[in-house]
Parts: sequence; C-alpha cells; structure tokens
Amino acid sequence: MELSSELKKEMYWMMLLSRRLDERAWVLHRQGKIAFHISGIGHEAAQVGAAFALKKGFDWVTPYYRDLALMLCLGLTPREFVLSLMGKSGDPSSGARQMPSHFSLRRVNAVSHSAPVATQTVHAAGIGLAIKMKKEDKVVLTTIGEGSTSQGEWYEGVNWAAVHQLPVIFLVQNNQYAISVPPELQMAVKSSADKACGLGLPGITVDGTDVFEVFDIVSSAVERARTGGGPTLIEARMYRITPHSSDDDDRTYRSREEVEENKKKDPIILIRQKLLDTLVVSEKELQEMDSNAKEIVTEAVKFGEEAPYPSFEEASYPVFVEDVRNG
Ligand SMILES: Cc1ncc(C[n+]2csc(CCOP(=O)(O)OP(=O)(O)O)c2C)c(N)n1
Ligand SMILES: [Mg+2]
Repeated sequence: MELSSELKKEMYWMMLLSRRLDERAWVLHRQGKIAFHISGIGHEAAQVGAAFALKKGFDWVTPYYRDLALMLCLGLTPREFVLSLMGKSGDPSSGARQMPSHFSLRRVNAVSHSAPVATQTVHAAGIGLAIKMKKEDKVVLTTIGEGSTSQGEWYEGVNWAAVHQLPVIFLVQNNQYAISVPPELQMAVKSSADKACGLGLPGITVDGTDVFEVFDIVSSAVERARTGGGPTLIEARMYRITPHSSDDDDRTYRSREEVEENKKKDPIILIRQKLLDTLVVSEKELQEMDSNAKEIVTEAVKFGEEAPYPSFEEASYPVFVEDVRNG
C-alpha cells in the first residue's frame, strides 16, 4: 500500500516524540526524580506501525509495558506519561498506584494490565469474544514480548481466539531478550509466529524496525479480523537498545560491541534516512521536528514536577470500581 507523505511524516513524528520522551525518562531516573523506567527505545517502528492500523478510540488495545509509542499514538499525552512516571495525581493508568508504563487509558479502550506477563493475552481473547457476541466490527490489538509467549496464559488466549475465530491481533515484539534470556532459551522455534501453526491461525514475522512494513502487515490482519476472518499472530523483530529497565545492568549478560552493532538498526535512524532519500522531508524539517519534540517533553516534565501527589482520599480509592474521574 502506497502511503501519503503526510502519513509518513505523522508516523515519524510519533516515533520521534516517543523517543525523546523515553530518553528524558532515563534522565529523570538518573536525577533521582523518578523511581523506575522501562523503555520502548528500539520498539517505536513496530508500535507506531501497529497503532496506525487501528481505528483509534473505537478498537480495543491490551498493551504491555514497552508500549509508550503505541499509547502516544492512541492519545496518551506526554503530560499524562510524566504524571505516571512521577506517581502524581491525574495519572490515567492507575491514579498513580501501579508501576509506571503499565498503561491504560479508558477514553481510548486501552485496558490496564497487571505485572505478571501475558495476562493481557487472555483479556484480549475475552474482549474479542465480547465483540463477536455483540456482533460489533471492532478488533483487539494485544502486544507482548517474545519471552512472555512461553507463559501458559499466552497459549490459552491465542488458542481461544483461534478456536472461536475472534477479531484479535496478537503482536509479539521480539527484542532478542527477556531480561537477560535470549529467545533460543525460551523457544525451540525461530520465531514466535511459528507457534501459530500449532494453534490454527496465520503467523507472520515482520521486520519490526520498518514502520511502513509493520503498518502494512497489521493493516491486513485488522481488515481480516474486522470482516470475520479471525485472529492473526504477528512477530515484529527488533533489538532492545536499552537495559531491560532502570533496575537492570545489561553489561552482565551482553557485550557493548553487540549493543553498538545493533544500534545501526535503530528504527529512528532508518526512517529518517528513508524519508530523506524519498524527499518526504528535508534536513531542516527534521531538525524542526526534533526541537518541537524536545520542547513538548520539557513542558510535560515541568507540568509533572508542579503537579500534586494524590491526596490520601484519592490514593485509597478502589481501583476496580466504576470511576470515571480519570477519563
Ligand atoms: C509471570 C511473570 N514472570 C516473570 C516476571 C518478571 N518479568 C518481567 S518482564 C520479564 C521479561 C519479559 O520478556 P519479554 O516477554 O521478552 O518482554 P521484553 O521485556 O523483552 O519486552 C520478566 C521475566 C513477570 N512480570 N511475570
Ligand atoms: Mg523480549
């Protein structure tokens, strides 16, 4: 599918904004201003490609903790992300109760996930079943890391969706590590998409550093799901450029040479080059976009720093009751 220059620029902008915000989170952590960060650096192309294939605010999403770029595309604001990083009042994910990056956003049908990995897969299958029973033409996108596809819940969720032909897209972000564990110690197949053949749904592996390719593949899967064609399993491959989280020292299990080598496939560098080569943007425009992104991030951090912590009453309010205060 040929994309307009406008759409390509929009995709790049979301990747860039996510990158600059993510980088600032690392700085805030090192400054002692936040307690924890888990990063999506290197994952932006896969997430933006997938998000642009959805009808935002109409379809459902059960995300995982690296999905900053995905969430920004859906409508999470940089301010809201900073509130969650700082545990401040107004964090839309959990009212500042859950760890940062355990994303949810009620106003765009993005559902909260819990810290045990792969629980979001069964939630997605359940939502898919509800959509089918209500005869709606919505779809569910659920994301996960490759290591977490070893979990029982993951198989149960994918199996259920395949048995009942539910409108679910299972997007695995294979970043080559589950904390310190490489994929070959998690699975005997080359790609988690190969697991699809044992469960009875299509499985596709895609270059997760190429935003346009991911958009293309996920768009086809969305179209199939929306028209009753059932679920699809997609593995997008990339490299986790940062340590697992701010609590991880990755020097203990991978060499600096390996990391530097893989940075050559940084999706931000790749898309910038592609946009320049095809004359979609100029160097000057790229620089302007970069300073805009930095400005937005700086403003969001200032907003977060000035925001209050939750009051006792707010902090002790139950999480799971009907509470529309956070949108
Ligand atoms: C059930 C469960 N086991 C272990 C953990 C600890 N844990 C958190 S993230 C993670 C690694 C997940 O790796 P992967 O699925 O590849 O995702 P990535 O972090 O690489 O994006 C582990 C083991 C957990 N949160 N839940
Ligand atoms: Mg992983």
